[in-house]
Amino acid sequence: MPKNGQTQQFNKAAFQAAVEKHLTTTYATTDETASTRSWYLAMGKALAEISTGNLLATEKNLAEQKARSVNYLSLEFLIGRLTGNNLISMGLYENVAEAMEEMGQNLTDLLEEERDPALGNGGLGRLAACFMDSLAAQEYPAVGYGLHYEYGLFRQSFVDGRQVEAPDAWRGIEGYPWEVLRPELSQQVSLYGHVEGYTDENGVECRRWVPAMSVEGVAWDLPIVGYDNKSVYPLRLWECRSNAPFNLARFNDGDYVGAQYSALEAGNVTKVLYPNDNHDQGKALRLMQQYFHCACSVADILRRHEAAGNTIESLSKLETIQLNDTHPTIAIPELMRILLDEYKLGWEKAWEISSKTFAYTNHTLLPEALETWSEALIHQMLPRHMEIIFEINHRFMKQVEQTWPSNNEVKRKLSIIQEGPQRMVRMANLCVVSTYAVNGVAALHSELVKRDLFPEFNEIFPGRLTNVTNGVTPRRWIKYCNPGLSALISEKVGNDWPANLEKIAGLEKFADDAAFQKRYMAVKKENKQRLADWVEENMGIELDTDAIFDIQIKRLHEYKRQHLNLLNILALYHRLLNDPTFDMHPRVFFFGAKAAPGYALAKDIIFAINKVAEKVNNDPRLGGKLKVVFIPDYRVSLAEILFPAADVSEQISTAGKEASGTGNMKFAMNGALTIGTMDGANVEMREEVGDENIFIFGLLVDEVQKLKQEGYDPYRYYHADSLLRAALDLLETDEFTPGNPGQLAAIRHNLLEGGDPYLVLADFADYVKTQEKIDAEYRDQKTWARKAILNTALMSKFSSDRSIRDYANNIWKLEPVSL
Ligand code: Z57
Repeated sequence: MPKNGQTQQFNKAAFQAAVEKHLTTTYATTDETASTRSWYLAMGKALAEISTGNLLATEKNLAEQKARSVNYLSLEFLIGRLTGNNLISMGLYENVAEAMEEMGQNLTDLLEEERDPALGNGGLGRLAACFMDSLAAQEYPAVGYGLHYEYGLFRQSFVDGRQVEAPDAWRGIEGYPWEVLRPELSQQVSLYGHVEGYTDENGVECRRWVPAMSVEGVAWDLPIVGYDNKSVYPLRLWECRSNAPFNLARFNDGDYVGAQYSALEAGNVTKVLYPNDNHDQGKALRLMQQYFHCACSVADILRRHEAAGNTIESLSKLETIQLNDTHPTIAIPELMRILLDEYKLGWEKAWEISSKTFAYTNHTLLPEALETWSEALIHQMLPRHMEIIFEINHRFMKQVEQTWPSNNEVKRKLSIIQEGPQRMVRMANLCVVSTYAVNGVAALHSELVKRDLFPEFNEIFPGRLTNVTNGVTPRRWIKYCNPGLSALISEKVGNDWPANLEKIAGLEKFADDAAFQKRYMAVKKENKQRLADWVEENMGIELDTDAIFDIQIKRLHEYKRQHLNLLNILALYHRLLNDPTFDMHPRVFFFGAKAAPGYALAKDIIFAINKVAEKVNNDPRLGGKLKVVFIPDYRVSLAEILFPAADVSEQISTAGKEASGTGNMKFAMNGALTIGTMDGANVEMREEVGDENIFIFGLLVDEVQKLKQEGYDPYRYYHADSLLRAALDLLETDEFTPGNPGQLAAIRHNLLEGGDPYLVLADFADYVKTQEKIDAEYRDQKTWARKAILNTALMSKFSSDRSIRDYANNIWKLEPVSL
């Protein structure tokens, strides 16, 4: 197989003819009149023809080989724009640029026409996208299963500093050029109704679900193109068509009433992505989305399995199903239902197959993010599934009784059913009981899963709880988004590093090479200029690229502590104006973050940062030393400009709260130095780069737990630290909201009267001190360059290729199959 080159045969004339054909036949325009958008769409369609051919060839080969596959089930895939990335994976970037140039079109301009498919909220969805890329790059047989939301994550704008949400019609009016409808893969999904017992032809007592209605699931495939190989895997997204197939007979017999209907009244099941990150809202329509996703996906897995000529008994040998968080947990009782009620396998056999098929990834310890569903809701929407969940729990409780006889406390703790005024189903407990592997997403997080979240589960299922540290794809997050750095890396270590990131360690020996340092920093400067140009053009703010570019981009959440960053900015503002001896290197603080629409404090923090930015950016007394830029509508395509332009990466969550983080890895690869707590994957990044090349501050997990136990008093810090006091008190004034004092006071109130649940005040002093250290070290550009180069060089562990190999070797037992 040709490596590092064009992996697809490319016939320029044929390609141009295909673009022409789509221009005229698909989009009804001509090469004389077509808009840039139509050109982009026609080019996309012509490319999708190539990838669809390879997708079908890959499917056929894997079925013939009876290859073991992983099925990655996720409610979110935050894939970002596909065209540029797929061109790189296909090795066609240059060819297509030339072909389009000959047709009078500039490829860079065409690529800018693509909207981000924002089919995810943040880290969890983006991880799923990196994982699909790494599965394909390494040819581990895989299918990604998700939902074809009509509207992705809302678009964000600011009106007088406040977040305003608008719907995200990511497919436009024309549809997305890369998606291909698979009409032959449609599924019917049942809902509501009741369960009845009956005696079958052999005299065996059986149960069956008599649903009240059904909806149709339609499959759309997006191609996941393997980097530098021919394999293309499907990301299969289910769209719900719920208008037609109401079962009128059931509708009329009164089986199906008011409350049942209400979830669907909200519109089609797959109308919109729920915009919460790390928070469970417990809405009936969301449960319906989850079940719809699982029912379609499990049915499709069984269809593929049987179409390849395999028996149901061999399911767990040939297929494994990875649950991305608890969101697709209902797939477990769904598979059990099919094995029990349709295949009539009997409980023991069905359980053996099912529990050897599923594995589960935990992405959070935050209590508010751990999903529970009311028994009543599940019973109403999915009555047979509720029965099966009870049976799973009943058998598990017997096992608990054997391990801890007559111990009601441990039973109450481990039970899948949480007793109370209304009984709730704990989805995480259901997962741990019903899967063969449970993993956390960074070493620290996985230890805390064992120690704090599931200690007894770790005893009763020894070896089941494990770790796979997250990673990110070096194709999108270095090669595609940072061409300057990529050229430099290739020059020093050869050009096969995007598929073999271990190779970038070869940069280490150039860390002290003055000429290399200069070129490395020149690339950084160009990337900072690219970002500064974007900010100037889109926000009208002028920036100096000699300033330190300090960036915090991630969902807005108290535990991520954007308000700690804000307090330091307020402290700098205060000192610049009040302390004549104080000096600082010019710095631009960038933020990018969406707040869940119902998360009031998160929205208050956005408002406060915007108001502070407005004042600070226009205050001549600051001498241009301090700038604050809140990038609106942060998304993957803006991340691609932001990561390469960073000098400083903000990873400042309260220790123990950020399961891993993945932006931290993208920054470091692109040569930003991290200021971070001992949380999530920061801990492992420090191990890789060494303590001198990362700025660690703040309380450790055990110190956080101890402080909380002893009774944490935020006022103690407020009274003891005059700089902190000055910063907090600024929030009470009208300094940033002239004529309207108190508009920013909610944050101060939360931190003082509200008890400061994430220990912002406790970590403030160390954070400020560490920022001062960064300020001092940046002034020595040689030392800074050395550290930045070492960050790039020592990040190979955090390639998602390594993560996927860990899953394949330690959990899935999966082998690559090349096409
Ligand atoms: C989400 O983005 C994450 C966890 C969740 O439970 C939900 Br819901 C959404 C994130 C974690 O917060 C990050 O720390 C982690 O890096 C990411 O998932 C991928 O594992």
